[in-house]
Formats: sequence, C-alpha cells, structure tokens
Amino acid sequence: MSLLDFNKLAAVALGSNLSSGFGDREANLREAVRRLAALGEVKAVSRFYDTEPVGYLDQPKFLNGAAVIETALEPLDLLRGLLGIEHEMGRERLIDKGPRVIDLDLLLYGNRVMSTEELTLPHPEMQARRFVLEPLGEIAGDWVHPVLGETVGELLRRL
Ligand code: PH2
Ligand code: MG
Ligand code: MG
Repeated sequence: MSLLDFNKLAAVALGSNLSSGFGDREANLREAVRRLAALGEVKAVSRFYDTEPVGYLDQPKFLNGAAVIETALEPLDLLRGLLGIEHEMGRERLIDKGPRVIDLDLLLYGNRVMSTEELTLPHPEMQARRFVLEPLGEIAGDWVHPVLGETVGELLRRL
C-alpha cells in the first residue's frame, strides 16, 4: 500500500446542467467520475450540489461536485485528459460559460503554481465560486491554496 503523495494530488471541479445520452445531470457527473479513474486513483468525491447558474444566467441550474485524484500525469497531461473526457461525453462549446453536459476544471495540483496559455494553477477563479469551494471543502477543506495561503475551508468561510 502506498502513502498518499500530496504532490500528485489533483482537485477537479465537476459541473453539468444538461441531460445527455448518459441521462440527467447526476448521471453525467457519475459517468465523469467513473472516467476519472482512467487518469488516476480517485481518492474522494463530494456530494453533488444543486446550484444557481453564475455568470451567464439564462441557463438551467447546475449540479456541481468535486473530486480528488492521485495521478502520475503531469498537470498539462491531466488537463488534456479532462478535456478528452468532456469531448467523449459529448460536450459542445457553443456559448462561453453556457450550458454543458459536463465541465471538468482542474482546480489544484499539489502546491503547483503555473500560468501558461493552456493552464493556470491554481484555477484563477476558484476562490470566488461557492459552487466550487463548497463541494471541494467537503473533501479537501485543509488544502492550502498555494498562492493565497489560506485553506479551501477558510476561502469558503470568507465568501
Ligand atoms: N460554470 C460556469 C458558469 N456558471 N454556475 C454554476 N452554478 N456552476 C457551474 O459549474 C458554472 C456556473 C462556467 O464554467
Ligand atoms: Mg467551469
Ligand atoms: Mg471548464
């Protein structure tokens, strides 16, 4: 049995507000969690939260959740894996921040900080989003945001 390696832990946000061939929003989140196992070992999955749309308001309510995985993939390869799952599950990018079958956002990767065209870590908007911090806080409330220096639980309380 191997010990958890924090530097290989990644936090992923999940969201869905459309039905698909897999079923309703919950079926989409469950299918995505199942597929995460191809990218690493799924260590924890939050409950799923019914949330009002933020940003682009004229769309159905979301179901949001979070997962922590231990992965051997480097951040960029993990991101590409997440986008691959979105694509395979039929995600279409029509409206920015608009309705989607599945959205998988890479939030945190150990204490990595990076900013490239393809990927910014930590996710630049996570601290402002209750629909991210609430599920993540349930499974990783003690994870320290490597830029802000506060835990996920503290960020949630300060919202
Ligand atoms: N995702 C967005 C825009 N707005 N609102 C909620 N409640 N949940 C989301 O996952 C979400 C959103 C763009 O990624
Ligand atoms: Mg998103
Ligand atoms: Mg996304």
